[in-house]
Amino acid sequence: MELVTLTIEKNVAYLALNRPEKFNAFNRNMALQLQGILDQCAQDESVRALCLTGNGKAFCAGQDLGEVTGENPVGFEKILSEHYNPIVQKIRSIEKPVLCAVNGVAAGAGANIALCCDIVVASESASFIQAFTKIGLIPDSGGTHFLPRLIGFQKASALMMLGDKVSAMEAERIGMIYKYFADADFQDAAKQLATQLAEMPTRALALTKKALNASMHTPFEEQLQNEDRLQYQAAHTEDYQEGVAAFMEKRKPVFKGR
Ligand code: LHQ
Repeated sequence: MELVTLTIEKNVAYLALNRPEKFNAFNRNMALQLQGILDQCAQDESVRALCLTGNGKAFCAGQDLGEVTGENPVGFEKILSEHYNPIVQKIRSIEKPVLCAVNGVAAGAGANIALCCDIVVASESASFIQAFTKIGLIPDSGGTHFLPRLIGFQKASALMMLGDKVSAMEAERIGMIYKYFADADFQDAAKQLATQLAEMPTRALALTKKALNASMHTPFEEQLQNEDRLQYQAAHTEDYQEGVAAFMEKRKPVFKGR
């Protein structure tokens, strides 16, 4: 059973979490399948952008609580180290842009996996819930790293302690996500954005991602050196040559991702 579906179209890999009857809650198999598909997308040169979404009504309700409470529960010691941490690490390190198209509720690990993506868009009816403390856990899947940086320490602290449901509109207003779209427009808008990313200079986007990753923990002077080193790499790509040539010739550039 495909717990994560993969479709590749116009250089975009569309990944859809596929346990709709469980609001796409993660079980071990779904987490491992997502990791495998992220690896596959990293290797596949025809993939120049990824778009992660959920099938059905929800984006993802976080951990499948049935799996940690039923017979033969998956041990807590495995859930972060083998399921969520590798997913977040793969999303942050893949040298391609990852768009998250949050189609419905994103709760617990589901919310934080969304928030670690490069660009997050949501449908108007989607929502974000730091559901962890409601069941006596702490926020994980990188949430304590990203959320305070996205929306500021105080707001993150309150949302993570209280577990408030944040609407897509509010999420956009406070800078948690890039944009929300009316439900009727959402799928087309997400596809358009993913296609736009896939047509861009992929190496420059990857190097931008590296610079942003480093900015999270690097002092100013060192970060200037990072920009210097990464800009040098960008300047040695075919796409840079094409970008400048197209500008000078007053035509639309055709980037190849090299
Ligand atoms: C679910 C779930 C779910 C199973 C909805 N599991 N079935 C790390 C370390 C170790 C262990 C634990 O986890 C973690 C990381 C985490 O992610 S912790 C946080 C886990 N997630 C949650 O606590 C969220 C639980 N779900 C909810 O609060 C609600 O279901 C939300 C707010 C997501 C949606 O609410 P509603 O729109 O009212 O839908 P619903 O509650 O009726 O759910 C729909 C169905 O999905 C329902 O199934 P049923 O057969 O009764 O119709 C739920 O049982 C199922 N479902 N979340 N996490």
